[in-house]
Amino acid sequence: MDAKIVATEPFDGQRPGTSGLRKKVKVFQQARYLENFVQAIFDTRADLEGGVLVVGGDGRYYNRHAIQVILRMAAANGVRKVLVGRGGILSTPAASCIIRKHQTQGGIILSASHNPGGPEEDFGIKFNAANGGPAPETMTEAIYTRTGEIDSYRTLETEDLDLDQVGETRLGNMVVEVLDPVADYADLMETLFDFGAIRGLFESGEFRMRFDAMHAVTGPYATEILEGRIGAPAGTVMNGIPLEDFGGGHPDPNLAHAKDLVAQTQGDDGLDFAAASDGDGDRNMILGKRFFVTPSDSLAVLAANAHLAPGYKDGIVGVARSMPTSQAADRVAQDLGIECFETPTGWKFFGNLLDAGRITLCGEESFGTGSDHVREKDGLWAVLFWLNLLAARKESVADIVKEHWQRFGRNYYTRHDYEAVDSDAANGLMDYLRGLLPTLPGTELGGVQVEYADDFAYTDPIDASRAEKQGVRIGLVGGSRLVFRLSGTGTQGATLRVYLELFEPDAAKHGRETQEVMQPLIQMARDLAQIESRTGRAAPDVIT
Ligand code: VG1
Ligand code: CO
Repeated sequence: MDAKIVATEPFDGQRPGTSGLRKKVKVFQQARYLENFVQAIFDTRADLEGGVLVVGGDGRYYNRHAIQVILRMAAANGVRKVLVGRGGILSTPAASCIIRKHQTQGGIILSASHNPGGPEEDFGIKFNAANGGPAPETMTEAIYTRTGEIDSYRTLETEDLDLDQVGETRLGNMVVEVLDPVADYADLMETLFDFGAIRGLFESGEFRMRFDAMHAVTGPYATEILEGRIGAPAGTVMNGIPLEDFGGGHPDPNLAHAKDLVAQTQGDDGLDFAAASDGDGDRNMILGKRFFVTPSDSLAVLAANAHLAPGYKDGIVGVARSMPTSQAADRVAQDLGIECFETPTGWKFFGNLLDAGRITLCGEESFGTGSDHVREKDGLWAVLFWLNLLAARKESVADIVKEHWQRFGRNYYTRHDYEAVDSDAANGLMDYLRGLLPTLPGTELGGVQVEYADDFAYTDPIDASRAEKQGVRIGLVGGSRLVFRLSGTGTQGATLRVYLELFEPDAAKHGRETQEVMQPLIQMARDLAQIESRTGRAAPDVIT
């Protein structure tokens, strides 16, 4: 079957952000918009011709259509074989797992992650490389450059394929293998964690949990692993059927958007353990009875206890965290005598460290935790890790975290997001802060001396690639920090993220309410960045 060559013209603004190209569905629905970006991938990744590609997404609106477009274009661009999840479904970590296990040349993942879905909402596309991880910046920049010069794309004129049955079909000369989206991933989890011990928790009759899939992609994964392989009671997984609009909600596992689940952990009768994941299954939120584990603390606790899970029984070689993530993990690394890295926001910056064997665990404050088992953050993995920990230590979530604070000190932490702010105002605010930086060190903020103030830049220790302007950070003597950056995943105006951290070594002061403790820092950040006068916002939209 001959490829059809269709003339096209570049679109502005197809530069991938923190995690791929994310736009409103309406933007993707413009004729040739998706095709241009996909052709730019094929034009820059020469090894895809004659190679194998993984394709799947989080099941949101436009997922099925986009996959059919990509399959036809893959065939027309000489791809030998595509592995696609049944129904077009693959969680982000499962896609990473399949790329690695089947040693493919890469994958295309369709998702806008935690952003809402539906005809009026968001869609996204990203390319993952042969290591299973998000394309590094050199690759995304090459793709972006190509989108600016593209003048045609290749496709076939064929009917849509049936992707709802497992098995092999052909599209032109290309083989399309529809596979069970869960099996390879579930097998991998079984090698890392002690499913028998976790089963024991449920069999004890004294342990109650829920997992909220938020109507997003992890439903089938959690159902198979928790209720199927481990034997948790039916109904443990809630909102387990992926919906194109995620039931109208934000599939974002945090205290603001997973309210129903949080409510079930409250009161004397609250659940012992609750967890949720996001649209594409790479984020996680961990809750105990009346207890919220911050993602930064979660990374630190997992690092300190990793040896209790079979997959990490020999210990971990190093950890990494994104710059705005609290420094709790650093203290664990120091105690273990292992390396600790601070990287820019976005999982793509962990890839080289993982590939080089320099780190085993990594995480971000934005509810992302992961390890060298794949090259993406992994929501369900984190949940299983916690379950394994609970089974091994036979203590509650709250007790485990409180003991951790006693040992290492507590890093109080909060993030305030100002969403859909006017872009010029947000950029003006960041420029203003950057201008202030040289004047800050040595001065006092709220009676505490500023130790350093800079715009975070990172040189990758493996390939020496450089990332600049990754966020303004202001460190105070004693370990408190104020961090400001603009989101690279939003699709409307700009989102200003303000990250605040306060270190408290004194165990007698570990039981305080976070927002209260942080109030002076919150006010300091608002004043310093002139948030209200510059954005017109008296309060943040989301507090996590
Ligand atoms: C956000 C988070 C970042 C995360 C990224 C992708 O990016 O802050 O930590 O890696 O989302 O996560 P930003 O640029 O909006 O702050 V996901 O679950 O959207 O793939
Ligand atoms: Co996500």
